[in-house]
Amino acid sequence: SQAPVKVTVTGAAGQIGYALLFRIASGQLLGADTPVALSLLEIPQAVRAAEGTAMELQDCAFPLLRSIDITDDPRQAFDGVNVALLVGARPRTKGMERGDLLEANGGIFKPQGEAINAGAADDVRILVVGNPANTNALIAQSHAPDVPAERFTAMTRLDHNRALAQLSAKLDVPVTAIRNMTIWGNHSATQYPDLYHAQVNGKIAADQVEEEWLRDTFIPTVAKRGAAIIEARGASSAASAAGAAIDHVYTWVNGTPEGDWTSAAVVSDGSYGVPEGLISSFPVVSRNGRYEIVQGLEINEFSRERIDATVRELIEERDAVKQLGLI
Ligand code: NAX
Repeated sequence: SQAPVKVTVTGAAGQIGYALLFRIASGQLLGADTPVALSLLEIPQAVRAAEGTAMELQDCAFPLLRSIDITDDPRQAFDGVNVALLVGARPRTKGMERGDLLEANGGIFKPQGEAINAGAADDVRILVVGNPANTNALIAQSHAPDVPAERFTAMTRLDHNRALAQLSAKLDVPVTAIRNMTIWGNHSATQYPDLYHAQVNGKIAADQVEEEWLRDTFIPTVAKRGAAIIEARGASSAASAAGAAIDHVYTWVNGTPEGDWTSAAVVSDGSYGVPEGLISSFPVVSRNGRYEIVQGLEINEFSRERIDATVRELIEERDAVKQLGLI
């Protein structure tokens, strides 16, 4: 029978981990024919909790789940990894400056990048979910010189899905009527959800909504949805984030439908004026198991300003981690 695909999840004992692992083990990440070997990476204090989650995974008797390994050692966790989901990160706590946050996360994503470089399988795909996701991905990538840079991605699929849902509700159409949605830039409040290329039933979305709604309601609602969830739920997005991580990897492996694209933060090749090497969200298609940036889109003045603003933030984050010696 087929050899299992090794999927490593960091932060496995956290809330996204809990929403994610059961879906992976049930076959929703890689399909119903692909057996999975799970590897759970946690910090020492949370290994016991990860063991508890592993007991529950075992109790589900998933036909595709071949093994579960639990460790606090990145080298072990990433040895032979095919799909790495980097979820665990250091959250911002009270009084923490951005520099402190970036430094704390550098202490996580540098060794993880090194461990991926040392042990990952040739076909490894990496998705960074832990915030600040784009810059954490950049840190890990810069410490994995033997892994093609394009294998490092960060998640903006949740933002993409949120944008689909908001537009679907506004126009009272099913999400399946919407194509070519794009999130540009950073997974942060500066992100730019673009309705000038999105289509609803084959017509440009921006032409079907009021300009004021697009600018003053749609963009801020999508960009600040994470905060709204915390406010309502008393905890940050977990199941929706796990769902988006599943979508991101599933699309990467299986491709985008003809005529549609999705959003992912990938290493820039300089497209759309985004400096080469930055990990920024773009419209992407997935073909032959690779994410490629959609080329040749016309960018209007409104979009140009928004894209420039979110990319500027990414440049600042990159410069900050460079100064800290993290890349
Ligand atoms: P939790 O705090 O519930 O879980 C995080 C887990 O990571 C903890 O169990 C912790 O022990 C573990 N961890 C910390 N350092 C680690 C290390 N060095 N190695 C392995 N594990 C480590 O957070 P959760 O709600 O699961 O969120 C995880 C991350 O996703 C956060 O950084 C969060 O900000 C980010 N998010 C990103 C989203 C995106 O769209 N890109 C959306 C959802 C979410 O906010």
